[in-house]
Amino acid sequence: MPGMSIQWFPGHMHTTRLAMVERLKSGIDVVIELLDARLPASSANPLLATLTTGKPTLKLLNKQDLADAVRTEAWLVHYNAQPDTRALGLDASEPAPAARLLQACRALAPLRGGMVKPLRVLICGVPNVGKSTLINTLVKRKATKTGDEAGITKTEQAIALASDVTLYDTPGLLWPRITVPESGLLLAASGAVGRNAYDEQEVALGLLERLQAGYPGALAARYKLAAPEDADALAAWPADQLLERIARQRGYVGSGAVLNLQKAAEAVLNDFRSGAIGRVTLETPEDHAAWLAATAVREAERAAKKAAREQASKKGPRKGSRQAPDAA
Ligand SMILES: Nc1nc2c(ncn2[C@@H]2O[C@H](COP(=O)(O)OP(=O)(O)OP(=O)(O)O)[C@@H](O)[C@H]2O)c(=O)[nH]1
Ligand SMILES: [Mg+2]
Repeated sequence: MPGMSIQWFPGHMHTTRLAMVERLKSGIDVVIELLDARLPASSANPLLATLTTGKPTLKLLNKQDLADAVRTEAWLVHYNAQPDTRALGLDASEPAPAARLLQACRALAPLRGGMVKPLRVLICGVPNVGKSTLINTLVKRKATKTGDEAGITKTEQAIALASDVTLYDTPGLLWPRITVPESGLLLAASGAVGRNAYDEQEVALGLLERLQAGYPGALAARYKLAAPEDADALAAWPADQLLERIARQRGYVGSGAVLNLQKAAEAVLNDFRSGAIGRVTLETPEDHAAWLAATAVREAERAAKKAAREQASKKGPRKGSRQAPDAA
């Protein structure tokens, strides 16, 4: 999988980044970072981390209705151990989360509140993680547009939650270069990446590998692949053979008995996104730490090669060489 590289940083994200810098300068007391509970660390934006260093942060593991409850608990423990941080699980089915979330925000910024010093809260997160849906629930009306697609919100919007609390909804933000390939894959699988920026079959294969490792029983049941007791055997199948089996099982066969793997890939992605495979979480804190360590090694090699190239050509660093391509 480390060969795969998924990148998506379209023009409106440059604008969003600049707008966030300005907003943070003008004064924000608490940052609410929405994470996808199925991929908490992979959906945490390193760009945001640098923009908001030192700000009290409420991490919300959203869409917990789709995530593995045991793993969500492990992630909450992990995040709640970090300084200036509170972490809570959440999903859109909770009818009135405002009191609970406001209490956490006020605890993180105890000196704010009241008419003289209203509490200013910036809500951010990757595309499609549920920021606008949460705001609409909090204010009990459709104050901001939502949708089952990455990139619905295009500009910042200020919404009054209480007489002394202002919420700022922001467009989904990714980062210019996703260095951890596993995270790029998980983000694409979750729907945080624009449809044109990745190959569905490639992402479905990577997703199947994660599901085979963590949830072979759920996979077997969903696609009628094997008796649950053979789930361990299923975990050892090559993912491409698994995708073929799914296509055959579903009858995705074209003329000349050719399997329609594209259709099977789309089915797997849709099933994951809608929760039809079951409640699954694609990474544990330990998984993510291992991916980061491997990435650090690759990045060091990359930097060393680059330095050697520059040394060989006796030129300075090439301007813009790290610019990620903008996918349309
Ligand atoms: N299952 C589930 N779906 C959710 C939840 N919250 C939001 N969604 C769905 O996720 C999709 C994206 O929601 P939005 O609120 O538009 O996401 P956003 O973060 O504002 O997205 P951008 O504006 O594109 O950055 C919608 O289809 C929502 O219905 C949740 O807790 N559980
Ligand atoms: Mg939005």
